[in-house]
Amino acid sequence: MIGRVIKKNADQFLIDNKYYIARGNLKNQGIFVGDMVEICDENNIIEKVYPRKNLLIRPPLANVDKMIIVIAPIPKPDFLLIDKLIIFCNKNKILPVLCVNKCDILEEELKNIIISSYSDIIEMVFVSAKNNEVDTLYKSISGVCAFAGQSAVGKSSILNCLLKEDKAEVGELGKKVDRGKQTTRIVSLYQLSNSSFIADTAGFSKFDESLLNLDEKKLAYEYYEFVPFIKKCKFVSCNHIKEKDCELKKAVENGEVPILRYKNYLKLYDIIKTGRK
Ligand SMILES: Nc1nc2c(ncn2[C@@H]2O[C@H](COP(=O)(O)OP(=O)(O)OP(=O)(O)O)[C@@H](O)[C@H]2O)c(=O)[nH]1
Ligand SMILES: [Mg+2]
Ligand SMILES: [Zn+2]
Repeated sequence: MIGRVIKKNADQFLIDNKYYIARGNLKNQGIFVGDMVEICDENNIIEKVYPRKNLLIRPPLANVDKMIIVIAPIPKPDFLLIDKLIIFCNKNKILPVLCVNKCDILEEELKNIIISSYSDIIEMVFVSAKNNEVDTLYKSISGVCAFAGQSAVGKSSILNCLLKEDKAEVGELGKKVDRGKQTTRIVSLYQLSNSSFIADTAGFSKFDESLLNLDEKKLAYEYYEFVPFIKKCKFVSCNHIKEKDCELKKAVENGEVPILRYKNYLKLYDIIKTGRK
């Protein structure tokens, strides 16, 4: 029988409302929440772990299908973080969804910037946890989903709305929650429907670029909307920064490529290049 690990408790694994333990030879390889496993119902043993499509480290979560990147008007969006997360998703076979929370206080100007910069490259939903308006996100949840995004954008609040109960801890805005040393939190999945799960802990409020494992010379290709233009650049080695007659720069000037994304590209290019020195 095949099952999915929903929760891990020391050396016990919750699968389909029952706890299982791992067969001896599996103990070293590690079994994670989200893993698909072969189970034997008679002796409550996990016989085998199926190959996973990806594995997040913090929180430890396997087979993530969608990442819900949450942003809000307050705290001000960290657009570079969004871009890093989108690239991370693409590299790890995760579908990113941009979830704009706190729509109750979202101003038209910021909304337009977000839409014009991201609507062509990522699925986008607008919600307000405060007003209990999370239907668009609810519909988008499928497979194993995980939250990511800056602290205080409302990830826990949204989770509580989706679950229709207060399970996640909601922080006070502007007040740094002192959690002491990063304690390893037990991650578990909530089941929303037959085939949709959501992780109870969020990840990536900050993001270390080294996780992208990228060469700055290949970075432009990670910005999918740049690709048609960079293919037209005269020099194959064009970095699209200082070069004359760069087709990407022309596209930015003409408004065919969002300026916000191009500026992020320049920042990230520098960060990666400096990091490698
Ligand atoms: N106006 C408004 N405030 C919201 C909304 N959703 C959450 N908040 C507030 O934003 C603050 C932070 O919410 P949390 O849910 O704790 O944010 P978080 O992303 O889980 O934060 P971390 O756990 O620190 O990463 C709280 O004061 C919430 O009440 C919303 O839709 N509108
Ligand atoms: Mg939280
Ligand atoms: Zn160029």
